[in-house]
Amino acid sequence: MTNERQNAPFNDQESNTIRILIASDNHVGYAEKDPVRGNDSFVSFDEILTIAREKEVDMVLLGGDIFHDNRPSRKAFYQALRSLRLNCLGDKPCELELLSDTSVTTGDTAICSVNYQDPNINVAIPVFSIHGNHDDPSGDGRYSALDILQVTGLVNYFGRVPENDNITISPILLQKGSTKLALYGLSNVRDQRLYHSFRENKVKFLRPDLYQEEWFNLLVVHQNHAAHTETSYLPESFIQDFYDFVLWGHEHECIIDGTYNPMQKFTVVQPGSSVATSLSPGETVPKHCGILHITGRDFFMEKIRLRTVRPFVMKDIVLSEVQSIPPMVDNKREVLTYLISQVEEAIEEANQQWLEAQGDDPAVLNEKHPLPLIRLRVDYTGGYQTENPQRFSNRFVGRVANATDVVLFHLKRKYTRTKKNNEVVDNVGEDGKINALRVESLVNEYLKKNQLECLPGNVLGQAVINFVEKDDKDAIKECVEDHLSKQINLLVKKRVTEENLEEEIKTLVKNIPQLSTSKRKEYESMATPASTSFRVTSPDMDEDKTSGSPVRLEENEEKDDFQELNHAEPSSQPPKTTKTRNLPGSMFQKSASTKRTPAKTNTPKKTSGRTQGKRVNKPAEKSTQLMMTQSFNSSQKPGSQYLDDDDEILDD
Ligand SMILES: [Mn+2]
Repeated sequence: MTNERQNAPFNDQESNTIRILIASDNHVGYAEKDPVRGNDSFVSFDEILTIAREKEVDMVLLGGDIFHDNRPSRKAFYQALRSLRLNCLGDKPCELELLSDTSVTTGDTAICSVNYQDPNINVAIPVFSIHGNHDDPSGDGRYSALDILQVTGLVNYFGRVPENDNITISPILLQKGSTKLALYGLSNVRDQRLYHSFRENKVKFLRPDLYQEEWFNLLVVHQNHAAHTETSYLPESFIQDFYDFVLWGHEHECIIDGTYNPMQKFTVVQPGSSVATSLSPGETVPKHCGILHITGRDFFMEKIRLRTVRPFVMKDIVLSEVQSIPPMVDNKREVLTYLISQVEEAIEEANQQWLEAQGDDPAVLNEKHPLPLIRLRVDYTGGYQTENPQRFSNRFVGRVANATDVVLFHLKRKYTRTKKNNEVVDNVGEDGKINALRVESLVNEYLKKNQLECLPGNVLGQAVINFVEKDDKDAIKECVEDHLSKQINLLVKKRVTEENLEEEIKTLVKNIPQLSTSKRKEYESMATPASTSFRVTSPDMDEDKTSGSPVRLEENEEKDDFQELNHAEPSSQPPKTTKTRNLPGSMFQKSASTKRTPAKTNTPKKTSGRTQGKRVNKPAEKSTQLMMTQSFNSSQKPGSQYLDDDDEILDD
């Protein structure tokens, strides 16, 4: 195994160092029916957790998309649970002291929120994960596949987003010796929606009030990292500069070394996927997981090459640049001969790559190499003959893992850009193919012509996608109900008086035949003047997507708790509306140099781990006070300036 442990900038003080295995996008269940690649995702997920066990890390942190399918197959569930159970349970004591767990809270009070606190489960290595766009909550009760993992006691699912247009993120506070870790999770939210929420200052982070300078602040996100369109990504500048480290999920290219952002003063690490889910350039980068060592406010990343990942080699070929093939004549034979030789070279290269990944383990020389993934992208512009791609690829059955799509022929890329709804759309995809029309935009187009007023087209489009791609049979029904309730609330709030309210709502309800009986009753009772639970003018009724769900109630309780705590010490609390720039103290004045200094002067030098001897105010378990800071960056301007044409329909 290649264990490229970079030279540690400081001595590991075992008892004061938190060691976290980080990985992301395991996509367990990907291509599970493929006769060659079917086990790939299972094997690599297992490899990662085996590394965690063998290295005896303190915890595992995953960046979302544990599962490929929103509704994983039984086989995928079995394999994931098996790997978790065999590697993360055991007698090794977990040395992380839990000071706050509000971010993990399920809403199910019978279940311990953090698994290693549960006396009935013997957890050696707690696994923490946010959800990605593949394993996000859906269906009745809005359960994610991660909720299932959590209820088994094998995973701590955190960073839930009950309302995606009003997000409050509170950290899990952990301590080992003198090192304090504030772990923040922001599970996947549709990119445009999240962009909008950040821009409107509707994303808030709570911070520990005590010893604010001593916390190592770590954020996990699962969003587009690069700008696909103007608003469909999460700009790093939106993330506040009090963070030390951001674990970025969703992007499949492995960038384990991390990139320091000097403006925001944090390091971003993108572990990438542990299985290639597309034959694109990003997936060719050798796959790693990492062990993050945190001591005080300092850290370093130990990177570990994954051995089980099927090698993947990709080549871009422009036939007009190949001297030996004459253009504009009958050149099919020359083209094929050349391309076959290129595939042979690529197979050789892939085998070499695989050997490299095995490190110096002599046993592997006797093992059979796994069949590699090979992809040639061939530009045949300028008079070159080609062959049916599948027929070409079938030559390599038994030699490559993807014997149906080894080659991709395309003409010189032509980007035609259309501007629609402020969104720039590339009509030609990465592979040079015309992108398949998105169902979402089809629905949108259709609905525009048909003048539907109650449902925004993009929202119904998303529901159709969930119905088709995520096998969520209730997606459309729920989408209709959610938006109907919003519309009613808006209607009521904006222009209806107590007198005509009843009539208006009844008319609306009558016009929506899809409405389920329970919702219909709910609205009818709302319309009854005798009802005391309904206030026409209440601002809380506005855009309350998950009202009535247990998750939502829990969220409210949490907020109340924080407010109470805040009131307990008014002197140190800024008003809630205060921008972070105005906060007292030096929490936003960290510089890169102070962050990287190995020996922090304010870190106690005691190695005993516990520092309460010196501190009168040591936070007692679960009573650590959190302070609200708003997510506001100087690069952001107040919301109204930013309103786009499409803001209205983004409102889901
Ligand atoms: Mn993803």
